[in-house]
Amino acid sequence: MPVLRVTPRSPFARKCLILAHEKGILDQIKLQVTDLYGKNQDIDNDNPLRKVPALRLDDGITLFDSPVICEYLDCLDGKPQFHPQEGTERFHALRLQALGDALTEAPQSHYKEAARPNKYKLSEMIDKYDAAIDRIMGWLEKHSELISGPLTIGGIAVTCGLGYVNERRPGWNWEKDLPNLGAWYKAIGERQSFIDTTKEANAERLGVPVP
Ligand SMILES: N[C@@H](CCC(=O)N[C@@H](CS)C(=O)NCC(=O)O)C(=O)O
Repeated sequence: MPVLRVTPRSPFARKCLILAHEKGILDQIKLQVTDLYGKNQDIDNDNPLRKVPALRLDDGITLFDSPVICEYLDCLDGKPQFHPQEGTERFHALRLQALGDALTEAPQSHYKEAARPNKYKLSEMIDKYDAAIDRIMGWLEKHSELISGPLTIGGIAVTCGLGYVNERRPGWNWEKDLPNLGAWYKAIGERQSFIDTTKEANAERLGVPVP
C-alpha cells in the first residue's frame, strides 16, 4: 500500500487527501504523520526537499511534490478525473494549480518571515507576501469562469490555498469584496472531501493533537 507522508495542517498534503477522497481511494493509502521540525525527523529518507507531502510506493520509490503525487493518484485507476489529459483544458487546470499553490505559499512565507526575530524581520517581505495573496485572489475573482465547472486539480489547489489564507489571516472577510470567489469557495466547502480533510479531521484520523 502506498504511504503518504503528511502533517494534519499541511495544505499541500491536503490537496492529495482531497483528490484521493474525491476518487474514493483514500482507504487505499496509508497515512504517516511526519515530524518536520522536532526530534524525530526522518522525512529526508523519503523526500530530499524535506517537505510533506511525499508518497512512498510499494517498490520503495518516493514521489514528490504535491502536483506529481496528485497526478499519480489520479492516474492510479486509469481514469484521471481531475487532470484533463489534453488541449487547453489541461493547461488551464495546471495553470490554476500553479496559482493555487502560490496562494498557499504566500501566507506560508509571510508566517515564516513574521516569526523571525525582530532584528532580522523584513517588513518589505511581509508586505510582498500580503500583496501576492491580494493579487492572486483578485485575479481569481476577475477570472471566476476559470474555476467554475467540473472540479479539476486547479480548483482543488485553489481550495487548499483559500483554506490556508483563512487560517493565517483569521477574521479577514474577503468574501464581501470578492463575491464570485466567495460563492465558489462556499460551495466547495460543502463537499465531503473538504469537510473530511480539515486540520481537525486530519488530526483525528491520524490520532494526533489538533495543531
Ligand atoms: N511545492 C511543495 C511544497 C510543500 C510544502 O511547502 N510543504 C510544507 C508543509 S505545507 C513543508 O513541508 N514545509 C517544511 C519546511 O518548509 O521546512 C509541494 O507542492 O508539495
